[in-house]
Amino acid sequence: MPDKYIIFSGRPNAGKSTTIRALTGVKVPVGKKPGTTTKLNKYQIATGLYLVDMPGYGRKIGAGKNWEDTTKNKILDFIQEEADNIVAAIHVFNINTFIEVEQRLAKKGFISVDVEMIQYIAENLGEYPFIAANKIDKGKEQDVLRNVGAFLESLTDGDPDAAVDYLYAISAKNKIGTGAMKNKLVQRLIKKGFTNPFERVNR
Ligand SMILES: Nc1nc2c(ncn2[C@@H]2O[C@H](COP(=O)(O)OP(=O)(O)OP(=O)(O)O)[C@@H](O)[C@H]2O)c(=O)[nH]1
Ligand SMILES: [Mg+2]
Repeated sequence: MPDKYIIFSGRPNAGKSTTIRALTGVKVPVGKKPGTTTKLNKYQIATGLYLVDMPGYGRKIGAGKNWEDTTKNKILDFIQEEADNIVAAIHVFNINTFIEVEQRLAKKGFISVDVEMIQYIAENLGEYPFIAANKIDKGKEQDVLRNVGAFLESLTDGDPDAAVDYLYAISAKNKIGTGAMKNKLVQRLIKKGFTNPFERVNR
């Protein structure tokens, strides 16, 4: 049997590594500055099961365009080539800045990098990834809700119900909302045949 993967994607500093810690207990490195994770780092969590902490793609100051493109391609290639072996995908993004960033990008004719990535994962895996709308502790409740609404509209082309079941509003750092997300992830992994998905994680 080929190895199976749980992938974590998202822009630099979105909180991917912190989310991995909260959901799985694996002590992956976390950093204050964007660009802490620079490679596709694989961590074995059970027999035949690895989680993949991916670098953030998008601007990395000082790294240049080349680093950015190579990193993004590595991520996109991995998802495409291993699509059949990816048993769960989690996309993490900072919910507080969604509307602001989206509007800035729209002026230049681009769509949100997060929406683009989630759609890419959905196309390759045949289903939306679990989506962590992270850092809710940093925003007022009404702003978080406004951003969640705008994000779902944008992702689904105006049919928010299509994706709402995949969305978890969380604070990875303060472990708010992560319990429900972990339950869903574990249920999924059990269904995929991993009855003890964190058997190799040292606590
Ligand atoms: N306030 C707040 N800060 C968070 C949360 N999650 C992560 N952070 C902080 O955001 C920063 C980046 O977290 P990481 O988990 O390293 O982010 P990453 O997406 O793995 O970043 P790269 O590896 O650089 O792509 C750290 O300072 C975290 O403590 C959250 O829910 N709330
Ligand atoms: Mg990281």
